[in-house]
Amino acid sequence: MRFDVLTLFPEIFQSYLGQSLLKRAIERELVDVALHNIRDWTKDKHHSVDDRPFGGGPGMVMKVDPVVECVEAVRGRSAHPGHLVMLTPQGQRLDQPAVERLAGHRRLLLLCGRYEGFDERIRQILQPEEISIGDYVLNGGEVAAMAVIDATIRLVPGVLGDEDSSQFDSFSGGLRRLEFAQYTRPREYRGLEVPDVLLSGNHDEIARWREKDARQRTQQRRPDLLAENE
Ligand code: JDQ
Repeated sequence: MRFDVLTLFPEIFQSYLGQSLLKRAIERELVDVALHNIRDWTKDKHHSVDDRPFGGGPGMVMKVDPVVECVEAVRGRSAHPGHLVMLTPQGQRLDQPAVERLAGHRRLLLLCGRYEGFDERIRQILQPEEISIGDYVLNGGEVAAMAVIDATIRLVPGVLGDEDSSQFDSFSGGLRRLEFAQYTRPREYRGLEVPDVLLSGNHDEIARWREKDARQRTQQRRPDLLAENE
């Protein structure tokens, strides 16, 4: 799966892309991430990417021409145009079904803005899919784009180890619940012990305990998820 990230701050992605899971996936050619600086498509001598809003008001707006020309140039370099996603607070909420849908594309272009948002004509011309990662205001689309990449690559076959398969994720395949509690060594820490059943070796009993624990935790913390399970 190929990602093209269009941003004014490509350096924000460097340490994220260097993490081992992603580095291995990139080395094995399961994932490819290309960074493009929108500022490289400015033509004026000051390389302006933002300007004051018509009608007045605080803040600045992303200019239409560098963004449109950046998207068109990046698309034009490959035979497959890819699916254009714009990260905005106005977009459709990123949930696991949305991640599964995005993972169905061979190529995603992730358009990251800054300032107070995009000149509306960017939407009119490019007709991107708009995605929000939640109802809070970030300073730009970069952190949201990383969330899209991070969630999507889990679904690319081979990126996770076999045993770690994402098909068991508690939000995958329409299954909506929280994970059961997990423990590892030591068996006792500051007086807190691992539940005996997990040390029993009885796999039927362990499976029943985990099922019950997952249900209880979901009921207590996210009853809204159970309501959606009809
Ligand atoms: C941009 C901003 C005031 C936007 C500029 C570009 N889920 C989510 N939250 N925030 C974003 C996405 C996001 C995405 C792109 C962005 C925020 N901003 C800041 C400031 C009004 C609107």
